[in-house]
Amino acid sequence: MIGKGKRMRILVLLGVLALSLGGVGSHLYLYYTGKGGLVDWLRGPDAADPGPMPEVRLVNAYPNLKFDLPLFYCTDHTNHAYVVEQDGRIWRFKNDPDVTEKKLFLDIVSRMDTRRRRNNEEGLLALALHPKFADNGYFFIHYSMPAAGSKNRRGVTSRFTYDFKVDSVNLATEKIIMEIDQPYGNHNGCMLLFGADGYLYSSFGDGGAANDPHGHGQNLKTLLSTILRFDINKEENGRAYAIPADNPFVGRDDACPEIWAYGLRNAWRFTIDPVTGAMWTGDVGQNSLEEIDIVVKGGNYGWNTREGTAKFRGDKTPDMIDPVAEYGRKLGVSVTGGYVYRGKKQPDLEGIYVYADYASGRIWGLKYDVANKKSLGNELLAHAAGIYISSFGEDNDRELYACGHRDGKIYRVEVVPGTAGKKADPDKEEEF
Ligand SMILES: [Ca+2]
Repeated sequence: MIGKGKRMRILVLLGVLALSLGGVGSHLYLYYTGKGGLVDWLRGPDAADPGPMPEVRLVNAYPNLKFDLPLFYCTDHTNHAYVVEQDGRIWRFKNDPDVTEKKLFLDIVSRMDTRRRRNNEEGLLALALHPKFADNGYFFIHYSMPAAGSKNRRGVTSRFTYDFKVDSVNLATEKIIMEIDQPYGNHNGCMLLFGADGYLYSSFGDGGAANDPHGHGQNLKTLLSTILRFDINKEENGRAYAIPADNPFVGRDDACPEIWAYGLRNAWRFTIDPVTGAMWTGDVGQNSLEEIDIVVKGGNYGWNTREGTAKFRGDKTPDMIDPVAEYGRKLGVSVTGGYVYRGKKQPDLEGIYVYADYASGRIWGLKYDVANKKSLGNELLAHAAGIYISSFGEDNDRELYACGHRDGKIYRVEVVPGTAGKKADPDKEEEF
């Protein structure tokens, strides 16, 4: 028998070895692909010769405003924009390129550890306005931090209430919806999103460290490694929410009823396309592959048995769903899931799922026929090095934005005029 401490040390050593083998620039992932194919570019199942997509560029959306570690962007019915900052603040301002002032909408720095964030994946991570925000002022956030004075890491999903009359949020309105223990500082998710069904969806990563050491990925008894779905307009069974009756694991003793999908390593940003109803997520890989998944009810996305289409800890089981696209370490190391473009101003992007790699700055477009499960193309749209896109976002017209984590800017995503129908140059880096 190997003692727990020793086993841990061996796991850590193996993790370090795996990370070093699978680091940026490594070609070793080629041996893991399972299909014997090379992942030196991008692929999706049955990828036909892709029709060329336009190049895009990022245009500073609010040249007079700057933010500190922005992680999310959205707007409300009054055409005000909201920018979430990782260290615990949300700013509100008029969605106008000429805006010069931003107002502090929420400041929960006091909810965090008094020391600065201990892990670069912790902090204030998510915001979702209630579908009836105009009437009730409710909005939901998720923050992941040790509690003040505590060493215990945890994630908290809370509701706060904005008072339109006095234009402020009283912190005493906080209602905690869900708390979750986080064993490590990384892979906390978290995205919050209301579906057209009125339910709140959220995501959690596998709990962190490397290799999913506690096996959360395939364990339905934990809320980690999942996308969840719950009804925050009701309370039941001592919870601050109710379980929708048609959630996939309702009534099973071996599963948490909140789970909508699982086997996800860190589904950091996801969306639901209003036209097809398909849920899309990026799932951040470990050693070799970053993936894009279309998430279905009850779906198992493979982690940590699989990493993308590659073997990780074991063999694929029939219930495991492969990504619709993936890319290897030559192209990036951490996927930022985006949105299917459904705005009006960029018709050449219509129906294209736009996503990026946080570190390399490559931005891609994926066209996918959801009904027939067929990729119609997956192409580079831009190479925005140095920005570190932490998230995409949409305004009320479903125009697309990107958050520059390192440079503190919010960008509009626009088609470069004259590029529709031409292939982007994969080696060209844009200057920002
Ligand atoms: Ca997967």
